[in-house]
Amino acid sequence: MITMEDIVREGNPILEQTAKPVELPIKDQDKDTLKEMLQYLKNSQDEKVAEKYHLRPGVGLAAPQIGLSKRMIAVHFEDFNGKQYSEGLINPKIVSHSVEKTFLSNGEGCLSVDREVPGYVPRYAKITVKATNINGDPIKWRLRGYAAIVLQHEIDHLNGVMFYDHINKANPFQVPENTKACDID
Ligand code: LHY
Ligand code: NI
Repeated sequence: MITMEDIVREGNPILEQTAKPVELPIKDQDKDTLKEMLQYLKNSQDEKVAEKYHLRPGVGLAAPQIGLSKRMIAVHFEDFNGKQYSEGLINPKIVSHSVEKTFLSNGEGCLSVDREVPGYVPRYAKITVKATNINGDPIKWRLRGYAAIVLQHEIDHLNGVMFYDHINKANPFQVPENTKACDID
């Protein structure tokens, strides 16, 4: 079972690397890792389990965060419309995105970052993601708002990018052009 002890923290070079594509068909070992990653998210959102094992709640996790430089992510959340996303994704890729951007009014956090970093993190408001799921089926998701933000945060980890890399250094709460807060979406 994955716990916070397995989660790599900022400063570790693995979080700055470009992760390697995963060979398909998926190997049992990679499949097991993805299942474990998804289970971490489920456990972390179960109050009792999270308390028992000191898990920080999360909606997304990328393989580099458990020390594995491979292009795999897990997500487990409901968007504002109540739509459920619970998948392990292999080689996820943003194939198109809007010009418009969005951001979470409360900023973002990261399971690999043990501090609060204030500021808005501009993200594309809409994206289309292609990937392969745990069963080897092709996935194509059209996402907006919160769901789009979560996927961009996780896919960034596969490219060595942290959420705070997107924050305007001179003015962390500056709202760029073509950008609307996500929660009012
Ligand atoms: N997990 C964050 C989490 O709290 C992801 C996140 C947070 C995404 C806020 C978007 C907004 O689940 C991770 O740090 N995973 O990388
Ligand atoms: Ni993160």
